[in-house]
Amino acid sequence: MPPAATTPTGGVAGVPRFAAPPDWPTVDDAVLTHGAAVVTGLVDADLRARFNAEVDAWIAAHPGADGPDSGSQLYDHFLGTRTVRVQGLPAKFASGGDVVAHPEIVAWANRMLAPICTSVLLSAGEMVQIGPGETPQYLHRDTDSWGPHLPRGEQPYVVNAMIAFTPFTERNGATRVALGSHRWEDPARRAKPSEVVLAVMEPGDVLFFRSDVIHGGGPNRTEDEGRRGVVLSYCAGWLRAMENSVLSVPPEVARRLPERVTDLLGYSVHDWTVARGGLLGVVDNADPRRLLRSGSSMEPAG
Ligand SMILES: O=C(O)CCC(=O)C(=O)O
Ligand SMILES: [Fe+2]
Repeated sequence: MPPAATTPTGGVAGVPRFAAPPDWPTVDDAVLTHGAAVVTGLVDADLRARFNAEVDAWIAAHPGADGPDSGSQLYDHFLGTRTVRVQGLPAKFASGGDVVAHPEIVAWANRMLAPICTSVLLSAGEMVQIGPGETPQYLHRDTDSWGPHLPRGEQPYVVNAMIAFTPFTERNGATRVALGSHRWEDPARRAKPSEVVLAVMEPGDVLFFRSDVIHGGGPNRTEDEGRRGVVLSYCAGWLRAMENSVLSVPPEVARRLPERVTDLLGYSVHDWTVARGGLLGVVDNADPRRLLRSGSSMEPAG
């Protein structure tokens, strides 16, 4: 592993960094050990340009999309009042599916979670654009979504990748990470400022991290510079995903998308028959891929 860099804010060892194409086993090791790693130059300019154009057009056509409306004041505060978030990406525009199913990112998630499942699901795929004046996001673990009973230990159950679509800087809200915090004995322990490092990135760089590591979006202290990223979260295929993707990407839309995308959305089974277990996610005890691809209605007959 290359020597860890220092952050712009101090002498703390920073997020381990690797240039694409990286030696993936070393990246995997770094994420498991430290909680996070950056791979620079991974997502190509063509996909980024397509995504930026399509998400811009989508936001422009949906004026209400620029503020949180979760139904919970506390959760809205967490989401950020000056932050634009867009989920359900594969249903909204073509590049959304290509981003959530980015081959190297999905392969990484599968390797990370392989010891505990036979396939992974997209838990969430969200564009996060932190706007000027936004305050720092509460530092958190994404695994908090599953409450206190998700086991904690060496093996992650959920993993994340944050793709930078603009520069991520100290001033515009680069993601902050408390390296090693997935190993802290007391799950309620807060990170001290000296334990937090910044994931400074250029467009196309990707921050890979375990969802049980403490992290959060930074404050945006610029006048006019949005910080745009897409955070992808993948969970073991038997765990309930955060986004309800079979509703946000309904069958009539999913049918037109490639299987590598729809499998991640839940139009697939988690198959543990190989270990004398069962199938999860079935429709009439069968693989939903069959029904989705048959072209027949998923409505009950009669
Ligand atoms: O925007 C970021 O840098 C992190 C966002 C995040 O962690 C979240 O919304 O859960
Ligand atoms: Fe998060």
